[in-house]
Amino acid sequence: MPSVHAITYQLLRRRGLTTVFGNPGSNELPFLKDFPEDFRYVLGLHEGVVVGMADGYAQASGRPALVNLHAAAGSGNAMGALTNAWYSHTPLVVTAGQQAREMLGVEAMLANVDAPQLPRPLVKWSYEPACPADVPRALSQAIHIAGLPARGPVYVSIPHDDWDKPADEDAEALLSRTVSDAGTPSAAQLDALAQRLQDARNPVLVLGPEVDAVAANALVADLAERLAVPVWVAPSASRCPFPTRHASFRGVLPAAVAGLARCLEGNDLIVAIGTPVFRYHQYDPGRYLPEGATLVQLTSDPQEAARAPMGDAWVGDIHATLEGLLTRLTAVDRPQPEPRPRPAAVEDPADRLAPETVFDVLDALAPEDAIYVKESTSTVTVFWERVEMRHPGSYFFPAAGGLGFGMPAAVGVQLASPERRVIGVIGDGSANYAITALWTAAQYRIPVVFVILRNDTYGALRWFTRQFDAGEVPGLDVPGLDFCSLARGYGVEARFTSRREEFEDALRDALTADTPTLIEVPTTTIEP
Ligand code: TZD
Ligand code: CA
Repeated sequence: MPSVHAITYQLLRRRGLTTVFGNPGSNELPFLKDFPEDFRYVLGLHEGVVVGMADGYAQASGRPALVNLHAAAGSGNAMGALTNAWYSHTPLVVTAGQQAREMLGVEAMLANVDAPQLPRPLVKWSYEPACPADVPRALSQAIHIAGLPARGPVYVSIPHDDWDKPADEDAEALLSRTVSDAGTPSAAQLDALAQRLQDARNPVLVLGPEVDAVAANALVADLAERLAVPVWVAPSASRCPFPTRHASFRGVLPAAVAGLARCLEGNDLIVAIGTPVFRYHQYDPGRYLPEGATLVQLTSDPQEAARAPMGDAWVGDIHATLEGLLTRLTAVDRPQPEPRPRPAAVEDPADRLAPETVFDVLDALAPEDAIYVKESTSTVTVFWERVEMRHPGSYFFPAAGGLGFGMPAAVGVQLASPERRVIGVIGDGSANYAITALWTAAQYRIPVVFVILRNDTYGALRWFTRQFDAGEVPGLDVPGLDFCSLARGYGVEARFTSRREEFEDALRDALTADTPTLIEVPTTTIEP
């Protein structure tokens, strides 16, 4: 009878989970023992980094990624990163080593007490196998659940004395199982939806991250052109679902109830695709929709559909729904929207750059299929205005706003997409939540370009203090950081650039390097 260990590695291999993102402890060593040569272990020095890297890797590859954490302490360190994975619907199979079964009752060191409870409510499913032979079956279940719609993270706690126990006689049957989503909308449902779109006078599309996650970008562009409608990106955008220089593109909607409704005034039908309606942030009470408007939402997530306070929702495969819709729509008699004017260049002070300039340079010099992992909170609007993104999978931002995503996710995205260049655009505040991602980038020679925007403050929070009428509050500035020294300390090449030409030179060099580079740029503080 093969061991639990042997069957598990066969299962992981069959499911394509041969990269393990982890940070080990004693409980995990029996799992890592005899680590097969065709597997790869990617070490992160903090569990927030481990999960952030796996999150980027899974989102960019579109496939579940495997994480191995140390007991309760390691899982706890990963919780902030799980908030992002939960809201980005990232299929993460998070495993954590548990104490030996006999030692749990006495709460020996490293017993993860009530382990399945720990990561809730940030996982779809959480489990500790009832006996050793149940471990391979539980991992098979975990992989399938993570990958089925709506996708998301799962958690399995595994006692370390289970690995060398015999597997169940039927365990091999797990290896060839398939579990697939077979749900597509019916012809009658598609007819009704197409009619509703066709009958609207002034429809508008609002696109969310799921469009990019299922690579339906070309389908929504086709839909926009067919209907001759403006297109917005849904608020709190974590991915880029639409080409940002398309004539129909209007920008990212504000994450505020009243502000969002104002932007959609004059539209009688709001078609929200692949997004919750909506991910608001600032408190700005008002009516959800402009006068006279109705809304339809297409999503694979029943929870997103059910919790929406307005509109009608279709829960299903949005790729299949869009394909079905496109075959049913006939041309409409409406002029195509006019493109928005391009923003003008901005003047820089003597000793630092405006973020607008940094983004203009990125837009001019980065490859046309560059991938941006963005985590600088005050510069989101200008980034979307100035940087052209054309291809699926070009933009990733922390989906729950949990900082510490950007640096590790950039590493994970680059690992999953070796043929594209990944540029991490990271604030000086954000960078510190997961700075040790630099070490993994250096040791594994993952050639991410990290651009650190150093305005010495939590810029977005300065803006929020005015929203809250909070006056001066403590804890908003982060002076005295030397990112070039930090980068070198972790083994990453670094450049300091305070003028446009210097930044251009450094970026050109970084983009041709086969190792990571950090470019520290002092910047002005702007409003989000
Ligand atoms: N801690 C965590 C884990 N996530 C958060 N979102 C915050 C704290 C609060 N926070 C924000 O929501 S924005 C922000 C903080 C601290 C400032 C980020 O500063 P930055 O970017 O330098 O990265 P800007 O461009 O200066 O705003
Ligand atoms: Ca900052």
